[in-house]
Amino acid sequence: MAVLDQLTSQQAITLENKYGAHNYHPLPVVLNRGEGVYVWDVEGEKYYDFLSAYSAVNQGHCHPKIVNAMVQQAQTLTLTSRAFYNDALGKFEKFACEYFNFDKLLPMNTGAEAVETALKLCRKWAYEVKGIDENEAEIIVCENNFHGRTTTIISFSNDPIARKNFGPYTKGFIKIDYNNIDALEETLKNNPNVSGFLVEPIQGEAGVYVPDAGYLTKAKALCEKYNVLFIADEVQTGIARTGKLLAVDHENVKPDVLILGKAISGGVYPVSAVLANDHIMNVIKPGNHGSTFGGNPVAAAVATAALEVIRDENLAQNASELGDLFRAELNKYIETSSIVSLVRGKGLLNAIVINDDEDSDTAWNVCMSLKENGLLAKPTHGNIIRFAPPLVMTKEQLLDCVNIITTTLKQFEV
Ligand code: IF1
Repeated sequence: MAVLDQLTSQQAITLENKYGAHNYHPLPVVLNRGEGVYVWDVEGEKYYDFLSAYSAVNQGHCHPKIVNAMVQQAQTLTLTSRAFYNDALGKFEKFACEYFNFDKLLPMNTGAEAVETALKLCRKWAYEVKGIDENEAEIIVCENNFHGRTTTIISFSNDPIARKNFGPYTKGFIKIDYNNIDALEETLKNNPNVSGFLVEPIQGEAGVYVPDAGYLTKAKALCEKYNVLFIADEVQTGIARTGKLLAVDHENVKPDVLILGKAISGGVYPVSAVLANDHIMNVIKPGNHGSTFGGNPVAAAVATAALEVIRDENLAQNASELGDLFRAELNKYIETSSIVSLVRGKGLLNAIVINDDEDSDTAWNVCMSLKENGLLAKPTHGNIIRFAPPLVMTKEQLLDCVNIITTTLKQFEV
C-alpha cells in the first residue's frame, strides 16, 4: 500500500496498531482535516472537536493566520540551532515578554520540557540566590498533578500507570494535597530547603479540578513569605482557555516562573516557554540548558501569530462567556439527570462527572455515542469527560453542542 493512498479508518487504525507503540488508547476515529471548531474523518464525517488536542488548538484548527506565518517562515529559514542567532527569536521573545509582562523567556518545544526547564531554573536559583546547600533543594508539588512524562516529572506523579516500573525516581520533591493552604504552610514551615512550589492553577488530568477561590492568592503570599518560587504550570490552562489569558489572572496572581505550552502555538507546531524576571532567569548561563529546536524561527513566527490571534479575536472573553453558558445549560440538564452528577470548570475547560465509579466504562461509551452524534470528547479517570472546544466557537455552535451532549446523555439514563 502506497503511503499516499487514501486509507479507510479501519486501515489507518490497523497500521497504527501494528507499527506504532501502544502508548495511547484513542477513540476509534481517524481524522484527516480540521477547520475552526470542526474536524473531519477519512470517510468525510464532520465532528465538533471538544478536546482541542488537550487545549492546544484554542485558536481553532488550521487558523489561516497562524498557518500562513508558519508557511512564510518555513520558506525562508527553519532552523539554525542556537549556535547562531536568527532574526525571528528575539522579536518573538520581546513580543511574548511584553504580552505576559516578564523580563525574559526561555524557549523550548513541549510542555514537559518547559516543566523540566522550570525545575532546573528553580534548583539553580535555590543554590545561587537563596543559598540552599548543594543537592538539598526541595520543590513542593501537588497530589494528582499532571506535568508531563519525563523521568523526573513522573517521579512526582501519583498515577500508577504513568509511573510504575519507570524507577528509580528523581529525588527532591515533596507532595502535598492540592487546594489545601494549610498543608502548604505546614510544609513550608517545616522544610527550610524548599525553593519552589509547582502548581497547576486548575488540575486538568485530575478531572478539571478547580481550587477554591483565593487558594492561588494565598499560596503566592506564602511563597513570598518563605522566599519560595511560585511556579505556575499553565501548559493546559493558559492562553485564554479558562476565560482569562492565564488562569492565575482570575486571582491577579503573578507567578515567579510561568510555564506555557500547547496553545502558545495554536497547536500548529510544538512550542513551549518558561518566563521569569531577570533576578531568577539570570542564573541560567551558556551551556546550562537548551534544545536544538527550542526557539527556532518557525516556532517563533508561529507562536507570535498564535498569541496575536488570541488578542485580536478576543478569545479569552469568548471563552469566559461561552463557558458560563455551557455550565448553565448543562446544569439545567443535570437537575433532572440520573447519569451526570455535576459539571465543573472555568471558561471552556470543563468536565462532567458521570454517576458511576472510576472503573465503569460508561464515560467511554458516552464518548463513543457522542462521536456517532458528531462530537469528539475523551474520558479521563474512567468516569469524567473533559469538554474543551476551540475558543473560536460561536454561541450558536455551542448551543448546538449542548444539544448533542444532553441528547446523547439522555440515551444513557436508566
Ligand atoms: C498526553 C492530561 C491534558 C499538562 C500540564 C505539562 C504537560 C501537560 C498541565 C505536558 C500535558 C497532556 C498531555 C497529554 C494528555 C494531556 C492532558 F490529560 F494528561 F491532563 F491536556 F488534559 N503540564 N497534558 O496538562 O505537556 O509534554 O505533552 O507537551 O497525551 O499525555 P506535553
